[in-house]
Amino acid sequence: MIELFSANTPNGWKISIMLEEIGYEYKVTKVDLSKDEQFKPEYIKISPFGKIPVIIDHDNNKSVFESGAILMYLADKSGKLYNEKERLVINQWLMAQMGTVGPMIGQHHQFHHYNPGKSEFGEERYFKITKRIYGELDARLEESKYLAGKEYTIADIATWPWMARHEWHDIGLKKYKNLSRWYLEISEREAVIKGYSFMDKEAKIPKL
Ligand SMILES: N[C@@H](CCC(=O)N[C@@H](CS)C(=O)NCC(=O)O)C(=O)O
Repeated sequence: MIELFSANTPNGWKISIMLEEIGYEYKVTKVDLSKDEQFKPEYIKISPFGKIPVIIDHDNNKSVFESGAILMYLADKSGKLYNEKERLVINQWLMAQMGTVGPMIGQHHQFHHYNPGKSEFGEERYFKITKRIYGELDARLEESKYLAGKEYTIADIATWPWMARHEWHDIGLKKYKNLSRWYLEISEREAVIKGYSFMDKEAKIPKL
């Protein structure tokens, strides 16, 4: 059984969606970030940087931190969504999410959504970068059905939750035809609907 330490955020949704996709039984242990539970000494033992998500695989007592590493671990364990032959491409799009899409859009959330008016520089910089990322993902999805090719993979699972916050971005997802097509198609997957609402059963995926 997998125990998922998480919160109701895009990085959290990545793993609940993955667990739903591979059909694993899992137990959620909520980490209340507003109460700094992520910095408790016993949690730091499994998450050295004090972040969610983390999993413990109770079948073998292994713990895994960092959402990209967790996705790779679960994909390897289940033999799903990480096709051996396409790994070089999948790894690139997965790492692009981990290194660019998530961290940059995360900063946009900080300046534009949570703290507007505090830093003109921060707001402008991350608005511009987020807009570029929309365009870059749209260009990729013009030539490719999914981020890493013809198949839905862990690269899509890592990236989709950031687009599910598009209402916070004020960029206008609708204007990006290919990105919208990809976003809506993934939004309809049963596992995505369940994984998105893993902590709030009433939560509905935002439309365009
Ligand atoms: N690179 C990490 C990022 C995880 C991350 O930033 N998690 C946020 C929530 S979305 C967090 O735990 N924040 C708490 C904090 O920074 O104190 C991953 O992908 O797992």
